[in-house]
Amino acid sequence: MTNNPGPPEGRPQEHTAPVTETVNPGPPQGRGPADGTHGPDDRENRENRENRGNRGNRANRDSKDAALDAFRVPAGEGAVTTDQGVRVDDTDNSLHVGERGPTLLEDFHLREKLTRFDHERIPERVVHARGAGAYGYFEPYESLAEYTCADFLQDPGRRTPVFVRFSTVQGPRGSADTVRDVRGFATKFYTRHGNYDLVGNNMPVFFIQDAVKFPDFVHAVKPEPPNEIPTGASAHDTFWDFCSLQPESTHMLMWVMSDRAIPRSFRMMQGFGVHTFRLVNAEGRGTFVKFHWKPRLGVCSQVWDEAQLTAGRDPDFHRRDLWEAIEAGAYPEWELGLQLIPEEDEFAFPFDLLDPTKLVPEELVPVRPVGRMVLNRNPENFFAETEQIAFHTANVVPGIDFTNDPLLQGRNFSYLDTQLIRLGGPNFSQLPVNRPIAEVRNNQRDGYGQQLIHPGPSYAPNSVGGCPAAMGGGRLPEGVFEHYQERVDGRAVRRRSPSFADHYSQAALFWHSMAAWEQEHITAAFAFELGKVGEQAVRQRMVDNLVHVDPALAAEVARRIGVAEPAPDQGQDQGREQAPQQESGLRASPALSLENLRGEGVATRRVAVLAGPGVVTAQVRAAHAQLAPAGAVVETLAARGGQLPGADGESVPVDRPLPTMASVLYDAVLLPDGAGEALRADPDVLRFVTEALRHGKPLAALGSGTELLRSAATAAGMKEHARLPGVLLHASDGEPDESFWPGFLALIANHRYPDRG
Ligand code: HDD
Repeated sequence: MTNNPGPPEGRPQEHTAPVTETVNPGPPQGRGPADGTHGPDDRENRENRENRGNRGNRANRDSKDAALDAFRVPAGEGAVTTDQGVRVDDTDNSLHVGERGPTLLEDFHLREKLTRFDHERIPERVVHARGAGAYGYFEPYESLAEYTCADFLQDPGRRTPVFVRFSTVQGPRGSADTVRDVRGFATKFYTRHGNYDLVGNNMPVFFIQDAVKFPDFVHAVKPEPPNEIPTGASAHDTFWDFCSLQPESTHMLMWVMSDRAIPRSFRMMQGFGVHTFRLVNAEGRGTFVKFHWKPRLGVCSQVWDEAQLTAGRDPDFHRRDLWEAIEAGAYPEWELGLQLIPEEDEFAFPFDLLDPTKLVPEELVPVRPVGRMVLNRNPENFFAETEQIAFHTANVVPGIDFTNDPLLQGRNFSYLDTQLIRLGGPNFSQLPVNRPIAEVRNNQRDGYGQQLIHPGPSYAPNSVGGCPAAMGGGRLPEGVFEHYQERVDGRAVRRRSPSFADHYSQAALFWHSMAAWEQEHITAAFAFELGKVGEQAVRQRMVDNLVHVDPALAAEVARRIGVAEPAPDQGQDQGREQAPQQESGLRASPALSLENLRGEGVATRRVAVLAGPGVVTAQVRAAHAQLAPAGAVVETLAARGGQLPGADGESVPVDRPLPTMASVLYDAVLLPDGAGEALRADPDVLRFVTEALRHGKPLAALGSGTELLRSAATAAGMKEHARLPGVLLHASDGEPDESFWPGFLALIANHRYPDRG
């Protein structure tokens, strides 16, 4: 009756590394491979491993990984068999009459092989279809017993296995990673008291307040029905039509138009549970809670032009980034933070805690760091694990409960329902990745794909025995879920609470919290998206809504897209039929600006060294030697692969041929001395450097490399290349002084220089 059968008899067990749930140092945080490089050998090994199936990270064993052993099959060697285990003599030729005659129906191997192939696909997720995931662990810093009896939040340092799946929302499974979109951030904790799913996003609010509007919202944002255009993008009429008629989406729109919607990496995004949830302690006392994930690497984004180019150059950019970081031992890490709000403060805020279009400003309720999550193991089979993982907001454990947020309440229905169609029936929780490590015992039976053999009866009450019993009655033992005993009283009404009616104050709060460059990016994003909208009336209505956020924003967007500028006082009366704007007393929340969310160091930042024949090889070597130990991934690029001859008779290996890469795939660029003249004549190189400049990336140049940088700056329309922020030059011949490399590292750590003009 348990969900965790032992390994089937006779199946070879390959994975015998010990399970270490509590102590698991792994490679040092934020570091690349031992020598700090990602040279060709390392890449070759990695690619081979990718091709053969991932057997890396096996040192990072935990109880979930051990439970998966029962389902692992050895890499396919030996004789090929049918699904019935019959060995097959030939899998390359079908059975036919004579060598040129018709194929015979009795060829069961052909029929089985084709049938299995024909049925390989399952429906993709209706939203969040495109994603990538990894295993890891969560460990609390301290006991949270005061607030919750959740088992995984009790013992500092006790590790709970997790699987996290990141995703985009709009696009299908094969769409590009770097589109402008919300990112999903869903975490499954395999706790000792059952699975807990925190199904969040990288933004703390949502488009709508009530789940009943979710199908409308999704129909609007998905591609237009007649032609299924655009893929992975919200820049089209139906999305903006919906939003312009649905002012409750305004706050979320501000986030989606900000750089948060074009993250540099899944590893550099915040995550939020969005809703207010409830923690419940052993005495049954409830505390409202908001969940926050904060990345150790800081929150970093691309710029819009870069994101669009990346979608073409590497549609798998985020997926690859996550995979490679974990393979290289640079395990991504997030800190879990909680905003804890006593129940008696439920009505202490100028917004409703149950309204998912509102955040609780950190200036009002600080985020308390309570633990950390590390992702340290890639899946072995994308379909079996990342595709088949099934999240559900109603998967809670003792100590965590819901609130009456109407969006959450509807989600608690939708996620189970969607898995039934997506995964083909009710037994999806028996799929290896979904199985709890906690024991499963109940009277649920049968259904498509039943994996377990249940002996005996399956009903209650029961006098013949052999059935599990519920634990109810009296004081419950530890680890038994009891619903929070909230007192509820009211009439059944289809009405929105008036406390949900202010749709603009927090949109304005977000806007006023942004740095000038962030405001410019938001303005440009609105202009881009609305510029793609054909219906003039939709564009006008949306701009008219923006007046309530900020008249200057509305006016500027109107100018850029060519609609009438709304009158500034239009913000006073329109779209506000329900309630007056509420004041929190806060005009800005600095915690919301990317300026205040930077990380430290250069771990996993990708640095391109652009080189050509005649390069000063000592500088190329120095770049690797100086930057890689700090965790940067340094790659030498040249027109051709192989060895690159230097000016000094020596040569350096080329890590990547330039035509296979692009500027957008790197965070920083170094232009060494010696090859500047030749490189300046190469349009690919010039474009590489020009793009890096335009995308605000740190650049350093030495000797003749500075001339190349000057040419690129001119091509980018930037004057005074020597004074550009984020640019480091050593114009003269000879070696730079010792401050050069630390200076470049500091520029890289700052991520981007958006004010380059
Ligand atoms: Fe949802 C998937 C996050 C509102 C219905 N949602 C899904 C995933 C994430 C979120 C991260 C992907 C999970 C995975 O990787 O498998 N969804 C959110 C957040 C929301 C939200 C943060 C608002 C706070 N979602 C929401 C509503 C509904 C849904 C209001 C329906 C009433 N979401 C779904 C779904 C999906 C889903 C249709 C599609 C695939 C799946 O569930 O497993 O049920």
